[in-house]
Amino acid sequence: MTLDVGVLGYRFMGKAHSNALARLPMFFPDAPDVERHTLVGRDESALADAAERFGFSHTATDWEAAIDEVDVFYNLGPNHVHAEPSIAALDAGVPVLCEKPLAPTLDEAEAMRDAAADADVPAGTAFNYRFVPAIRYAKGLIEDGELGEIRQVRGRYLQDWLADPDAPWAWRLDADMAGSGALGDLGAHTLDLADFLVGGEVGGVDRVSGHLQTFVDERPVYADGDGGGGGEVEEYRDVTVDDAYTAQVAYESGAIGSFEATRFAEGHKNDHTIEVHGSKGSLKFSLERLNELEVLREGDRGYQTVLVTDETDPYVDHWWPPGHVIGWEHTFVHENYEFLSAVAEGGAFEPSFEQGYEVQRLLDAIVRADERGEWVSVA
Ligand code: SOE
Repeated sequence: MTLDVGVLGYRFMGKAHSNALARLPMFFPDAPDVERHTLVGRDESALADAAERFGFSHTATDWEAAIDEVDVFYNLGPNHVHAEPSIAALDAGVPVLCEKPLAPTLDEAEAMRDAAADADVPAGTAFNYRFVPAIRYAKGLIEDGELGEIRQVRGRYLQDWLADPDAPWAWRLDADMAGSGALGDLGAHTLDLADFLVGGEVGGVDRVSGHLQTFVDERPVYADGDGGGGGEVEEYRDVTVDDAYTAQVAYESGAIGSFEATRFAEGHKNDHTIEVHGSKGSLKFSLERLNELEVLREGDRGYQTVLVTDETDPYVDHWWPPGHVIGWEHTFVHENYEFLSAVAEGGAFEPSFEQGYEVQRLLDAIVRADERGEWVSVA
């Protein structure tokens, strides 16, 4: 049986997931057969070009019509477009993979979670960094007790694409469209990854503190669209989200977490790191060296660099021999393999909309902590 996939969104995430779908037959032959069936977007010309390049057999400017034609629906649109189409698809019994964060607001995320619970089909939140072999290896070490009792987790997500005050305005900078800025766009990944790695050891989050900061309050909209590079400025639009955030997390076990993200860290392009410290050891992961994991075990004097590319390591046997490293795009192939396998087998997929909602609860609590200038209970 071939799964006809409909995809809303054909820019960055549309490309990443379309590439992943195209890779499956060659590298994951036991994955379900998939047709890139319908690509959904508003600009018919750009949509037709993307459909051609990404291998879709149909296009649609109306997501409601598309949902009736497909077996699976990917919502890869901007955050403010996540709720309505995803809920409509789930209400029609169509499984959904939705990009992160689940929604701009907790209320919308809750409605999406509830629709998924009622629909009883896989509903996934696309936290792709869970599908890095080194992260899976790290989770195994933690669950095997190699680090002992977990005491601290530290996550940072540093980018620099807004350091230039003339960088163009974008939907990610608007609270109504995005919800929050670096917090929801980048912090959501790190908070989910921390839960994936240590959630089973430290219990839930008890309370959070938070600080959000906007450095540049308005940005140019350039006449030539994507703009930048000195084009004619059409207008200036307000930035209504954070450019950077920091947060502290107190877990139920007594463990603590510190998290931050920014779009102003010059010199850092997509620098997502996570570090875990336990009573018997530590580990460090960096997305910019995603094939490696730094591990320190009890008695070691320093970290050992483990190249996580052995054929016994998660997903690696689908690709190349040891040492033939993989990249950022491969995390989407792994994620798509797991999601579509869950759809075909009627299984469960993690991270689900329930997990997406739990991350949204943390985002919402961190915003409230910032507004109040005090710790906020999450329990
Ligand atoms: C932001 O620039 C961004 O594209 C995020 O939205 C993605 O989730 C992250 O994986 C890369 O950076």
